[in-house]
Amino acid sequence: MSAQRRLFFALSLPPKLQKQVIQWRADHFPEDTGRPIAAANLHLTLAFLGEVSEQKETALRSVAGRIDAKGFSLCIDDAGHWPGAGVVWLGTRRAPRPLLQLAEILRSHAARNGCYQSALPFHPHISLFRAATRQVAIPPATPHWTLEALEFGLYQSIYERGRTRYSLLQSWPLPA
Ligand code: 2AM
Repeated sequence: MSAQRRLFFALSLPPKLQKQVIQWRADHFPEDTGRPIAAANLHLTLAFLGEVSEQKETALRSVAGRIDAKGFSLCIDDAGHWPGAGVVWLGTRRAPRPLLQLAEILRSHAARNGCYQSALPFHPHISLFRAATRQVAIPPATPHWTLEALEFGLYQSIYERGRTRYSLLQSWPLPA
């Protein structure tokens, strides 16, 4: 059997936005809130694929390359805490239609290729902390940043020496 890789499709954050997010997190949350996600790992998941064979990966890369989606702007103006999942996140109050369409097409192709998709509705978010299981005070004034989505990528989640890092395998443009 060929090796499987843990994969997902996501939007990345440009370095300037990464820095703003990290600073906002440091300014508004105590250190013991949970396990902070490293700046380079900040992303917005479009479709989680799980452990994927080489064959499925090839099929999904080919699907991704045929998607005819346009670029869009996403306003980062919402934040919240999911105590069950232990996630503190940043998100948007109004998800733009092109984002929802892109996630929907990726998730439906993932499902067709046998990648289990959660029955929960897609809630676009950037995870800031994991293992945040105790009560968390979300700042009343949320930021107001813009994420320009000009491409999306296929990422591998790699766990080594006690750390997770996300490695970009391939990206596809989202033209204007
Ligand atoms: P997140 O989007 O809430 O942060 C890689 O693991 C990415 O895929 C993470 O960002 C993770 O959560 C997201 N993801 C979605 N469903 C997942 C699942 N069932 N298991 C692990 N990660 C999942």
